[in-house]
Amino acid sequence: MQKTLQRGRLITLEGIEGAGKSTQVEHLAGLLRECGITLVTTREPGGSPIAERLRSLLLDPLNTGMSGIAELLLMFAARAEHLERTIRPALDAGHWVICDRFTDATYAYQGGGRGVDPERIAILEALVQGSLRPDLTFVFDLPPELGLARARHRAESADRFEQETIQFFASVRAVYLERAQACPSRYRVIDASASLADVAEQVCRLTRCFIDLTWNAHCDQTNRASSPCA
Ligand code: Z5A
Repeated sequence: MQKTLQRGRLITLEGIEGAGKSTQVEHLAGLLRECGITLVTTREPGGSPIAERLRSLLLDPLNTGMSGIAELLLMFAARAEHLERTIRPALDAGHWVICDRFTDATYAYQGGGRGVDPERIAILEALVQGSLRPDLTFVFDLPPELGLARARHRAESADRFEQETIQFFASVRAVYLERAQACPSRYRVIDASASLADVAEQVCRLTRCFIDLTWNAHCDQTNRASSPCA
């Protein structure tokens, strides 16, 4: 039976390069579908036609020397399009959205990695998103050496971010962990250095808890019974 809430839920996956987020998106989507939840999977930067074009610009290794502020503005320009065309319509229709990276990546990469003042990021976040924030964020945590080794195993050539140093990714990782620690109700930190099966099991367990919490809160409000994942 399909379960629809008045407003969908936004789940984001975050982590450094090669942390295993993209691998887990389909696993997570399958789990939600088994629970009768309708959903959309998407990614950032990207997720809508114009945002995908901005993604190409942002990842192109030929665009060397882009300033941190220009990079920040392009990330939020892509996000504004993505929200307007893909995320908000889905949430408004009661669908859940699984997004591979979102604004936490901006705090981690442009803030931690490039040194942009987080207060500037917060101003753009408020402008572009209003009050919209993810309902649940998985942080796939692992040492940068391991993430980069995994990523380099792939055949594709390195994009503009993949060419960064271990120190850059260590700063990115530190911001993710700080944000998770500051708001444990939204974030779940996953030990992404574990095996694929173990990571999938962590995601599955934490997601089932989140679905139960969400559904119980909804039922309390509407006086209806039954969890979709029972
Ligand atoms: N960016 C930004 O700066 N600011 C922003 O606001 C936003 C983004 C939204 C997007 O690039 C870049 O944009 C990103 C940050 C920046 N750059 N970096 N770095 P992307 O989307 O192309 O790159 P990514 O998000 O980092 O994806 P990725 O490199 O593909 O990482 P991943 O999705 O976390 O990993 P994966 O593809 O699932 O796995 C990598 C490999 O490891 C793969 O061969 C898997 O089979 C393997 N793997 C996965 N899990 C395991 C486990 N558990 N054990 C062993 N092997 C595994």
